[in-house]
Amino acid sequence: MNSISAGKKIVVAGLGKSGVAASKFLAQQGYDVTATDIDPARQDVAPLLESFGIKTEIGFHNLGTFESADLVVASPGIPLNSEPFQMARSKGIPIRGEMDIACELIKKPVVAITGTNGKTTVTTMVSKMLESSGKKVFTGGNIGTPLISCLEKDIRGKFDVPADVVVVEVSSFQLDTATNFAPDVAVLLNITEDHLNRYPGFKAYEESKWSIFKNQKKDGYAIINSTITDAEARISGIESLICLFNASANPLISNFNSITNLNILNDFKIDMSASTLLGKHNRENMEAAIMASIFAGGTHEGIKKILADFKGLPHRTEYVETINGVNFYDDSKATNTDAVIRAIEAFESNIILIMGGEEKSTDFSVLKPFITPKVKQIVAMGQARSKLKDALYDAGANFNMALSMEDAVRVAFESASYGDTILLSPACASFDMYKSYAHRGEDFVQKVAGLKLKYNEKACNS
Ligand code: UMA
Repeated sequence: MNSISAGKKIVVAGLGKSGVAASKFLAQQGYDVTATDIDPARQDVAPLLESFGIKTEIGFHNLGTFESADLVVASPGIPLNSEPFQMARSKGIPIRGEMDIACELIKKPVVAITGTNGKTTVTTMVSKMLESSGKKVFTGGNIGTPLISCLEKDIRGKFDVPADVVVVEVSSFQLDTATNFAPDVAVLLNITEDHLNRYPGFKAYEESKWSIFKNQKKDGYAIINSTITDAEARISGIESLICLFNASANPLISNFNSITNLNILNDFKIDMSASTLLGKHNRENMEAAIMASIFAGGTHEGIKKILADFKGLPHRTEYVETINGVNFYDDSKATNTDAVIRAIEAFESNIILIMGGEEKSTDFSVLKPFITPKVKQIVAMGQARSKLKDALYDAGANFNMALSMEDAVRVAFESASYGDTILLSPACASFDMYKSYAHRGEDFVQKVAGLKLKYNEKACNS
C-alpha cells in the first residue's frame, strides 16, 4: 500500500469516527494495528475493534506502543504536540492522518475544499451540482464521514471507490497530517482567525490552510479566493493551474479569473441571481462551488439547478421563528469571529446577539467595529462569557450575562422590540455545554419553541 507498505505495526491514536474507520480499514489490509484512546469511555468501541483482530489500549496512551510502531495514524482532534506524537517524531516514525492514507488509494478524481468558513456549504453544493450533472459522488472528510470508508476492494482485490468522483471537506487539522495528499481540484475559500489554541500563531494556521496545494500535480486545479491576505505572493509558489474568484467584482454573474487562461471557464458564465442565499460570503461560496464542479465534470444545467434549489445548511444563519415581531435566527455553526461578522453583515440593524461557549484563544475585540452600528445588545453565556465581557463591554451595545440557553433566550427576548433580530452566533465552540454546534443549535430552537408556547399562553390569558 504505497507509502505505508513499509510499515507493519500501526498505532491508531484516537477512537472517534476517524480512528475507528482507519483501524478497521488497516486491520482488514492485514496490518498489525493497535488502537488507542485516552478516554476510558471509548471502551465502547473495543469489542468491535477486537472483532477485527485489533489490539486496544483504552484509557491511556502507552508511549512504548508508539515507540515501537512503524506508522502512527493520528485523529484530527489530537494536538500534534501531544506527548506520544512528540515521542514518535523524535524517533523518526511517520505520523499521518486517515484522510491522507485514503486519498493515496483513491483512483477517482478528488475535489478537496478547505477554508475557515463555508467549507461544509461548498462541499455540499459541489456534491449536489455533480450529482445533478449525472455523476455518482462520494462525499466525506471533515463533513462527517471518514474518507477512508469510501474504499472498497473490487473483485481483482484492488481498491476502488464505487463513485465517479470524491468530494472531501478538509480541515486544517487534517492538512497537518497530510504528507502525500494531492487532490485533483483544491479549493481555498478564506482564512481568518480560528483554532489558535492548536497553533503557535495565525501564521502557522495560514500555512496549514495553504498546504492543500502543496502536492498537487501540474494539471490539477487550485481555486483560490483572491481577496485572501497575501494571496498574490502565495500563488507564485503553486504549481497547479490557478483559478481565482472574487465575489465583490460582480454580485450576480460568476466572475472567474484564470491566470492560466483556461478556456473551459469562458463557456461557463453562470447567472447566480436564481440563488436565495444571502450575503457576500455566499456569493463566494457559489463561485467556488461552480468552478470546482466545472473542473470535476459538472454540466451547465446541473450546476444551475442546484444554484436555484440549494437553500443553505442547518445552523448557518437559519431562520427559526418569529414571536411578537421578533425574528430568531440560529447561527450556531459560527464558532469563530469571522463567521459572526458574516452573520451580522447579513442583517440591516437591531440585532440582539447571543454569544459564548468554549473559547479557542480568540481575540473577540475584532468584532467591535461590526457591533457598533448594528448590534443593540449582547447576551453572553458559557465558559467564554467573562472573556467576552472584558473584550466587548464597551463595543457600543448593552451587555448581559446568561447562565443557560433558556436564560439567554429569555433575556434576549425581554429586551427586544418589534422588528428586532435575535441571532445565536456564538464565536465559540460548543463543547463546554454541548456535544456539538448542531446540538447547541437544536437546544436554541427548542428554547425558542418553549418561549413561544409561554408567550402564546400569556397572550391567551390576558
Ligand atoms: N483523544 C485521544 N488522545 C488525545 C486527545 C483525544 O485519544 O490526546 C481521543 C478522544 O478521547 C476521542 C478521539 O480522540 O475519543 C476524538 O478524535 P477526533 O476529535 O479526531 O474526532 P473524530 O470523531 O475522529 O472526528 C474527526 C473530526 N474531528 C475533529 O477534527 C476535531 C471530525 O470533524 C470529522 O467529521 C471526522 O473526523 C471524520 O472525518 C469535526 C470537527 O469538529 C466535525 N472538525 C473541526 C471543525 O470543523 O472546526 C476541525
